[in-house]
Amino acid sequence: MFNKILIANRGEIAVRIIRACKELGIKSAAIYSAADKTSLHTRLADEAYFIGEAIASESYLNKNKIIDLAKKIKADAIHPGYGFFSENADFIKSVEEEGIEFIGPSSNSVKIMGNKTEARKLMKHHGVPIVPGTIHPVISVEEGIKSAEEIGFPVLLKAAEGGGGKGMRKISFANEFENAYEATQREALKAFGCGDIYIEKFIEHPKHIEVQIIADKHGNYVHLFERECSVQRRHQKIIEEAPSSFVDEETRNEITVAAINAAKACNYYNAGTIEMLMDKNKDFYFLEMNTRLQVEHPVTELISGIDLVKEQIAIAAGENLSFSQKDVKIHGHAIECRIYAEDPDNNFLPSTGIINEYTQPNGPGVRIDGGFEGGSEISIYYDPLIAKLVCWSNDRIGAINRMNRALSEFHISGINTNISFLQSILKHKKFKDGTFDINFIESEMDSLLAVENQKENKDLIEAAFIFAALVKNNHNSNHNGYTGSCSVNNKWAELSYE
Ligand code: MV4
Repeated sequence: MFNKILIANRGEIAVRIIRACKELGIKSAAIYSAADKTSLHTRLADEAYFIGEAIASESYLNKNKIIDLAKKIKADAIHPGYGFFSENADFIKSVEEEGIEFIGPSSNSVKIMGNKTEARKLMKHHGVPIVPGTIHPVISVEEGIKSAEEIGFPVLLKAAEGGGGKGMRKISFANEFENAYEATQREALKAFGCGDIYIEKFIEHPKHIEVQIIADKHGNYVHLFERECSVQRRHQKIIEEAPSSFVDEETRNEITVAAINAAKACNYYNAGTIEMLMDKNKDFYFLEMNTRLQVEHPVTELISGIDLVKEQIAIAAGENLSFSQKDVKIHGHAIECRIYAEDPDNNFLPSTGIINEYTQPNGPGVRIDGGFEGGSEISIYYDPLIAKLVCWSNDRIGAINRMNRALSEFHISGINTNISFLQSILKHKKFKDGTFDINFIESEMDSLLAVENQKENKDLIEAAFIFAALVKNNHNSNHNGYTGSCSVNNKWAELSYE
């Protein structure tokens, strides 16, 4: 087993990995930028090294500094977390060449899956259903129109090196093709350094279902069921859950077999996720593979009992998987809410500044993966994810009730968060009955925001009365002011009395 792991990340995921290292008795080495000198991950790690300025290119995305440091401090392995270098084949190759273990897949797997036309070709040859469309880049407008007509409009143009929603364009009629093709090509070249684009049939109102897989370096492959991540806004996931309420036992058998085949097709090892679109008939199509640990991995951990980060570390160290497919069963239901520093009432503008009060929920079935605390600064430099609130219960409704309860206990002041917005999603009929698809947030935005604002004013007035009574009861003669927070109708209000 490893002696020391360098964690090439920050925030909640760095903290998550440090915790796994501690439980495994492995030394953890954090890196931190100028913006993270006093951050939780910097303080929790056994060792912490300053790596550069706040801007990521100088610190968390500085390949040479990170690899040189790993050698200098004699780290046996590097865990990349998600984002930053996690899916960068060039970084992984350099780590491999230095004789350091990368806690993730091989650079080859990452490279193959990074190219979407290559990935689609590979999936097709291994019997994994792909969205109808081309498996080669389109070479001319004429050929493209011909393909699109065969596939049937509407179609999507996608960048071969894109992913995560970047570089996509919808085309509904042949006469839109030429302009869209040239624009998509131009953007792809600019964004990914490769102008290759391909065509897929546009799937109407799908759900986003993904399958967690995990494999060791000895050819053992296990899936850990599916997650549903349809509640998203502009490709940023907001709520994820496992299992999906839409997936029945038969569909689950099919989609997990497909996912294992996808992983085997690229000789995958370590943890990975196969992203699928599922239409209203429960037909599913491979979209892309995420060759990393994902933000939403905790919901899978809670329903499977498997610690994905510990397994990742063991796999990288060359161990066999500690369980087989027959050992894993779905146990209950888990939901994750992403707590973002942002302002839903102001077009979800990221909210920066210092966190003042920070009180986390607790109690039965509640897990928080966080990286911040009172006094932490949320800066413009990085992702505005503050914490992930994950609730488990025996069934979906129990998990929703528990999430409502836990959100009502969460109190963050000093910056804006999306907590109220999450509360309105959880109360929405479509969320509760499971009939939402990837368009849910966008199409229900007005009602989600309105419910919020109406209630907020009433609650504030009520909070003021409760607060006034509290102050009155606690009043002592030498105290001429009082600032505090109180919770009314599951909402926190901050008040002061002079
Ligand atoms: C699609 C699609 C509909 N039809 N492909 C967006 C992210 C990238 N991974 C692929 N994406 C999509 N591809 C076809 N053929 C709709 C989306 C899509 C989406 C997919 C998953 C989760 C959220 C999404 C939001 C908008 C569009």
